[in-house]
Amino acid sequence: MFQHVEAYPGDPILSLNEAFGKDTRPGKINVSIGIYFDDNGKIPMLPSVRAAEHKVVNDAGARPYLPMEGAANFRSAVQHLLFGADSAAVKEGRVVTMQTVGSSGGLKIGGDFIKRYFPQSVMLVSDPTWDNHRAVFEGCGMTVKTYPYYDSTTGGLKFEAMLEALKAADKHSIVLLHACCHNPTGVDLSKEQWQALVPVIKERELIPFMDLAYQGYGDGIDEDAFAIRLFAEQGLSFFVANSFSKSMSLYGERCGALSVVCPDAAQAVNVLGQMKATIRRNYSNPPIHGGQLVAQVLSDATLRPMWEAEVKEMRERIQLMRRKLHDVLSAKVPGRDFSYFLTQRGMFSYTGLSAEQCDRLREEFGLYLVRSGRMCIAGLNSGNVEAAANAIAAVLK
Ligand code: PLP
Ligand code: TYF
Repeated sequence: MFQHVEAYPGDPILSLNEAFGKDTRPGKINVSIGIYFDDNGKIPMLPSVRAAEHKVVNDAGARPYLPMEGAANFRSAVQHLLFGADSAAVKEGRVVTMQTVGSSGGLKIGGDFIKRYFPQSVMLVSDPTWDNHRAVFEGCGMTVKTYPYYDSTTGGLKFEAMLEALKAADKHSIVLLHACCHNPTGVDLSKEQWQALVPVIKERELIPFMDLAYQGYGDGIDEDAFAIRLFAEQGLSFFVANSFSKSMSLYGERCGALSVVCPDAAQAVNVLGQMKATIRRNYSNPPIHGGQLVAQVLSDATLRPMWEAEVKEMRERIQLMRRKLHDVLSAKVPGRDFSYFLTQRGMFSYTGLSAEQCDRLREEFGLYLVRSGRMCIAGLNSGNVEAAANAIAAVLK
């Protein structure tokens, strides 16, 4: 019956993470998967989230199905978090937000909706992007192409080439943009560059699809929503999938949302209606628990500032690891420029290490990074950063 079902080679990142788990060497270091680990190498349970959970569990009653679009308190809290408390677009009823099964669920629901209402539209993603972007959108039946992004000669952005590609894109092309902390490169647009995109998007009638998976890991919670707020203020129509996996360390609770900014409130009503139909066809409605933790943290006057301080601590710890890695490597490998560790932002850096160098790092030194050379800086800590830098220096010599 199932002879024609091919073997699944596995997801490269998840497979590497599993191989790390099985490695018995005591000095092994995991900088493969995009997960934030604390200075003890543990996935944190944030105190704000723990306190929210106590309250949510204490107050919990019966468990009916949520509406297809999720819990109202979660949806409203997400709108304020993304668009700001005074957002005109939110006040005008132009923004619809659905609670989704992780932001992956938001990408999938958004992709299904786009395939139905913009059937000819091509999805343009950055070169490179998170591998699952292509998988999810192709899974929705879309054609996925790339626009220039990462410049391997500088470790920065090919902004002019990116802009030219978008100027040449077909009307109603969907443009996937990482709102901050680009995965896998750590290379982001500056404020001025985001501003320069706006007229091109308007003129070509492009539809941005923003992916915000690392809010708070770049410059700050509000700062990392800069592009989203700019696009909303400029009257663009666009999608945003945002995640709480990293910002609240709630990976397995699968908490995310999909928001759509529409031209007016009447269109927003119909978009919400058809999004509900899309959700109904996929998984009917999202789970209750994780979303209530998020809603509680975001809306509680004590827990909110606690969470903001926790996110700041995670962000600053990553920045410290970037600095240490840069300093040790600059001292050990003179003549080579490691400043990209300081200019790239968020969890990831593209190191420029080749697949063979990554293999050597894993086999000889127990340092696990993705074969593209992507390194998750959040896997480093004060106990292993020197060893990681020494290993990298050894393969670069
Ligand atoms: N988008 C990007 C760029 C990511 O890196 C990730 C996770 O690593 C996701 C989306 C999905 O996150 P989740 O489904 O856990 O919200
Ligand atoms: O490290 C990364 O880029 C991600 C991590 O359901 C991840 O692929 C793992 C599982 C998952 C979503 C993201």
